[in-house]
Amino acid sequence: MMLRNAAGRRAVATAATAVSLALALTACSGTTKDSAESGSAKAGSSAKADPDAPLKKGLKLAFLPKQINNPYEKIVDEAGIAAAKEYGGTGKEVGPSDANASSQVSYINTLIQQRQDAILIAANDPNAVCGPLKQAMKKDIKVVAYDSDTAKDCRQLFINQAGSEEIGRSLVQHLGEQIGHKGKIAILSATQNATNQNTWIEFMKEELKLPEYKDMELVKVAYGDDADQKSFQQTQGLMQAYPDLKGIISPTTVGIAAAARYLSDSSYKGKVVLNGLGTPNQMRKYVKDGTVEQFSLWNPQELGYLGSYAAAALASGQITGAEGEKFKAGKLGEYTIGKDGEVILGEPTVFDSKNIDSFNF
Ligand code: RAM
Repeated sequence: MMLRNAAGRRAVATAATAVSLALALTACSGTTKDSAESGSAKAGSSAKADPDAPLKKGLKLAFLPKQINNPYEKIVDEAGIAAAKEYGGTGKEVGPSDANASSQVSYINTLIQQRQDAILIAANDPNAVCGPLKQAMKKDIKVVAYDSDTAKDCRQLFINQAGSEEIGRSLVQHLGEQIGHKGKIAILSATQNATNQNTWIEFMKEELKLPEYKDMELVKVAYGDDADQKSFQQTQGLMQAYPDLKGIISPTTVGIAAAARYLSDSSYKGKVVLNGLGTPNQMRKYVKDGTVEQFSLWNPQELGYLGSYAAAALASGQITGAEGEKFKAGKLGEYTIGKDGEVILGEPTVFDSKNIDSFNF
């Protein structure tokens, strides 16, 4: 089911690494190439993995989402907390109500004081969270990024929902087919610092350079900050600025739902193609009313479940985060750590009117 072949995964991870390094280098908080590279000396990597070590009982895990009022993040974290119960641990979710770059810092500091065994973080910025996360690792608190990565030296693992390159390129491929590879398009993203969206957008731009997209033009990347109202207004703004827009890609569950709500009640309904990443439960009504034909996502419950087991395996000494180590993620089976501590959940699913009713998340 889920594991990509080793060669495919390596290719994706390498390209993704190049993009995230480029992003890190241009980020305003001043990550330098040297500091990014020295980061491969991950905390804990000097320890030896004991693949036969049992999962410790009573592990304390904390999930720190981009923001607590995001329905997608809630699904991921609740599944991770439920998974902790399976192996005799406990989990909790704490976090900010907005996805600003530094909004997670004070939460990390508190979790360090509380001596959690592991912090799982969907980072709002690859660099802004690094100082406190490094402090946590120094104190032997394991750090697992999920959904949205930190710079590589600030966590031991990154649980990626699917290959970043595949997510970015496939969204352009799908939209391209829908609009006959012709016309103006825009992207409605989350925040300007979000590692996951920025990585996907880099791959979208790469895909758009291919000859089949020569008649498609990306006119704007707008940011709705993963806030419903701002995303709604940004969609309205896009349509006012580019009334001949043919398509919008929104690679955020908050953005695509807000954009669909705007379009569904406008003269653009059924004329402007909206694609991107959404949850079936939020998008169902827009598929049924003809606003949206298709969108994609992975299973967020499985992402939380996998992250929880990965954190437990780290905290139990089964793995250290090194490439090639393997661990069992309960009912999902065995996973292998790839380059730069990346573990890939699987392939995204495309949802449309034919299959949407079989999904409930
Ligand atoms: C939003 C968040 C999250 C992203 C999903 C697709 O909920 O931005 O980070 O993975 O969309």
